[in-house]
Amino acid sequence: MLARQLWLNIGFTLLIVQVVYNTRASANIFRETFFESFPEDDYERSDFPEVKVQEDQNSPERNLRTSNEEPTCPPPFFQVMFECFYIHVHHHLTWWQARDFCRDMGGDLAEPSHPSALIAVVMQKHGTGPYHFWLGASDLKQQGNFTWLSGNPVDSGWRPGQPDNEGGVEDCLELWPSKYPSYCDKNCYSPCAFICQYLE
Ligand SMILES: [Ca+2]
Repeated sequence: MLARQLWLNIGFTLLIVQVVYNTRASANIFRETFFESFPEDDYERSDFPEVKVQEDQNSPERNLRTSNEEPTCPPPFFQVMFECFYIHVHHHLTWWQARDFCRDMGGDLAEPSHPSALIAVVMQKHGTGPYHFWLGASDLKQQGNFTWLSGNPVDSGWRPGQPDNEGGVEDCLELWPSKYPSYCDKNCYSPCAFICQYLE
């Protein structure tokens, strides 16, 4: 009885050894076949192309190009055609008060080089709302001769019949964005929304 049990144990042990040996042999055959099908060089090239794209994105040339495209206007100013503006609708101020407000922000009342582009942004932000906006032009230095704060003449953009100096008291320029052309003269003491321009 003991001898029979001993032989059974030996036979079972031999069976386990054979199964383990065959499994390892199969694993070796699979590994050799797999890496013959995918040589190391091809495996790297075909499975990780995104690594090379990532390297290109981090190149110094790309960083330089990206930084040049970022807006340079300090908040809350925003960029319109390479100039920086801020639209203020929360308080309606006289032309002089509005100018002081803009100067405290590091700018002055706006003199847009591309008024149609600025008007498009005003309309986008505020729709056709009731707002008129002070800009940085007046005829305070010489009646009837409207000039921008830079000294440049206001040579275009007036609404038909403007400037008309109605009542003899209209010396400041306001933008009426829902109309085109959009400039009118108005009493500088009238409370009005306004647009500032950042001065570098
Ligand atoms: Ca007028």
